[in-house]
Amino acid sequence: MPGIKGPSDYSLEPPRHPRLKINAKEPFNAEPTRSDLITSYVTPVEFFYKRNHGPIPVVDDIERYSVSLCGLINNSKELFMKDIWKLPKYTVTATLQCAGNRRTAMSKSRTVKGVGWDIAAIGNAVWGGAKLADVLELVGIPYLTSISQSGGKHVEFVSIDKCKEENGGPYKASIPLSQATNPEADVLLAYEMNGEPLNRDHGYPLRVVVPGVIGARSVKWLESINIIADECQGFFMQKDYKMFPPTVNWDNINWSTRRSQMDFPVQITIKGYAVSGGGRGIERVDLSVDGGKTWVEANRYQKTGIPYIADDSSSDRWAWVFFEAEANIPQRAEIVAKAVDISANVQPESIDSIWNLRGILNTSWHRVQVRVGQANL
Ligand SMILES: Nc1nc2c(c(=O)[nH]1)N[C@H]1C(S)=C(S)[C@@H](COP(=O)(O)O)O[C@H]1N2
Ligand SMILES: [Mo]
Repeated sequence: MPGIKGPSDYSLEPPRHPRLKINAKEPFNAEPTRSDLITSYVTPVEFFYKRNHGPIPVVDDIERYSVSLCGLINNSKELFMKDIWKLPKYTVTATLQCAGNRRTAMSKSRTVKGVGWDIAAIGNAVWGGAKLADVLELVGIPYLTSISQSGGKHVEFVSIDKCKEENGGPYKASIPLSQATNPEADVLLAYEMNGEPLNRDHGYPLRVVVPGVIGARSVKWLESINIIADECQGFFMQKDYKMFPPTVNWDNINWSTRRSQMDFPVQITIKGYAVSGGGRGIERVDLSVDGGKTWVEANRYQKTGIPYIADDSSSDRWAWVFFEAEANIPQRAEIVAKAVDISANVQPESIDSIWNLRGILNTSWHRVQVRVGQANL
């Protein structure tokens, strides 16, 4: 494609913050330390986790860079950055989380396959860009369409990076057309992150941001948008990011028996964050200092000084919620945190009850052992 290239080796990678913890070097996968993560409501770009499946693409000419809109539409269209900049600009504060966040803990129960993430494959950013619903209007698909005139039901996003899982082809994923054309779903074609142009790691010059949904659907370095009849058939939709019951192993797996994961459920870490998928607010965060026998409710907030009310227009519905509580603890304590969202989804108690071989969606209670004078958060 003109204007942007997907290199086939790692000689052109961008610089990264030295404090990131690298979980895999090529492709580059890294997360911040727990304390760097929890310092601010809006995660600084350099401490935002980086999840890649191939070398980072290079833009050689932003003026020539374009996204093609094609598939089941009457007239295909090439969109250049100047066309996208012309559309109304929205900023959406949204938490992006890899479905594999907290996988390392799940692996301790029984080994799972995938990049070993601690608890920081998550970040909260202010994304700036055009609404996908507005972009689709340009090709004649009105707001709130579930089936287009030519039978399109899904919107596929295709990138330019070369991924080994796709046999050297690009990363791709799809979302339902009904979500894509719903302006309230806030799906963006983002060109800014925290008020700056996206950097290369996060999808420069243009990426999709699908709020409230696992990170895997927020395709970076967008090359084309296809209106299609069925869900995208790519590896990352059909052969990854699915949750299987615990009996499934690599010998008996039948990928087609499960749907592709979209929303992420409720979850939390101690002294930290709680987030639920699908735009659901956090109704309550419970903390225990005796391993889960007794509980107290924690204070929740997003921006300091402004009380957080779940399901209220004053709160950022796509973003994480911080919590805080003070408790007297004995010499040794097991602190446990669990969150409840406005649909009354509660985090499950044990990893064993949700263990799955891809090690995704580890939403179990987060337990932290502490000794007075030596907190190990
Ligand atoms: N083109 C492309 N888009 C991608 C990926 C990728 O490897 N290539 N990884 C996905 C996954 S699994 C996640 S969790 C998020 C991570 O986004 P980030 O690196 O900006 O944090 O991007 C998604 N979009
Ligand atoms: Mo991910």
